[in-house]
Amino acid sequence: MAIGERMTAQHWDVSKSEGKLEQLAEVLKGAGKHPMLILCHNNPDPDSIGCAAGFNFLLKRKFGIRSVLGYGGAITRAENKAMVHRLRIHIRRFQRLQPAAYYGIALMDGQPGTGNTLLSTDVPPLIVIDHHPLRKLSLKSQFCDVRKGYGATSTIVTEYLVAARLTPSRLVAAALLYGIKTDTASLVRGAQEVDFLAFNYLSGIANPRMLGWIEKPKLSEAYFFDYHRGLSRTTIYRDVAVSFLGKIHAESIVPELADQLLRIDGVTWSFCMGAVGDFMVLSMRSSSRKYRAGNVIRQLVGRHGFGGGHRELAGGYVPLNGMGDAEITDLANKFSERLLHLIGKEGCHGRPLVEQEGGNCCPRGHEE
Ligand SMILES: [Mn+2]
Repeated sequence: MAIGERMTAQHWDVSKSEGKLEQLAEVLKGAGKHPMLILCHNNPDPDSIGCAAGFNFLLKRKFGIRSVLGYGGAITRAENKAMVHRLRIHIRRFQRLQPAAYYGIALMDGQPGTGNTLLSTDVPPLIVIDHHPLRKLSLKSQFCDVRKGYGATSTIVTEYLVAARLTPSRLVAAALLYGIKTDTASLVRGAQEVDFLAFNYLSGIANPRMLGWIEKPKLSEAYFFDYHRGLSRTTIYRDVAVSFLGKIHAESIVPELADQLLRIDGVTWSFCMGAVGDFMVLSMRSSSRKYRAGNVIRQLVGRHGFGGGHRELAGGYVPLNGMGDAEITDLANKFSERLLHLIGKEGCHGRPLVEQEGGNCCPRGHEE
């Protein structure tokens, strides 16, 4: 027996999950040869993708049910793309799937009515498994397992596997492990003892080199082009760093630059904007005690689009409806002014973070 398995058997109380598996068997009784649709939330993060891969493994091995994995929005971060590619997770755009062709939908790491899934709120999904605060709508599903204390939904699914006495494959173990690792910021954010147990258990199975490849993936030249332009267009207003990146090649650069700008000594707010396709992507980071980034971005976006998030981390989308470059720049300027107004920094003098450069070339492979 592997070290992980021995430790798990001793310390992990999986009785609740044993009960849940019985309930699951009941709900899936009529599936026969029909496949299930396992749906991640929009723009899925590694926890959502990881728990979907784990649940797929459980359904196949424990219940003999095939599944198709789906997601809304996009998978853009290089790490998340590497996760899907390296761990051979077959996941498809929800819009390309026919929900009626499946026995039911299992919604992972999200709940109906949160605005973060493509499901209508009229028909509840068959199954909901999540670790965010419980939504009333979720209780309408035939199977609902929402455990708010857990640091990741991947931990819940790992517990199911242990309760079912199934050892995940190395790839599935890596997917679950990476999900737990990112959602708990390496077990320091909202992790409970059970997350440590799952992490330890999976570490004994997954290939550690695989995780290294996922966490430090190769990046395109376009990424560095956008990054450079983002830095060269950053303005510092006292403790606020704002950057409008203009037209970008992939939206993931926006939150990544926002993360990075918050690390500037003396900065407590970062706000980045970039235009991709017919949308403006917004990302905000804050370490302020006075304002919640989620509320600020919601007020800032107003009726222009969608904005929301947590105290320290928030994001948004604004449809551009065919606006020209000048109009987009005006909108970005309006948003930065509004941000300064909303957090009481109006009239602060702005200075560039780095020396401005005029170069207007394109990264290799993106010549116009
Ligand atoms: Mn999660």
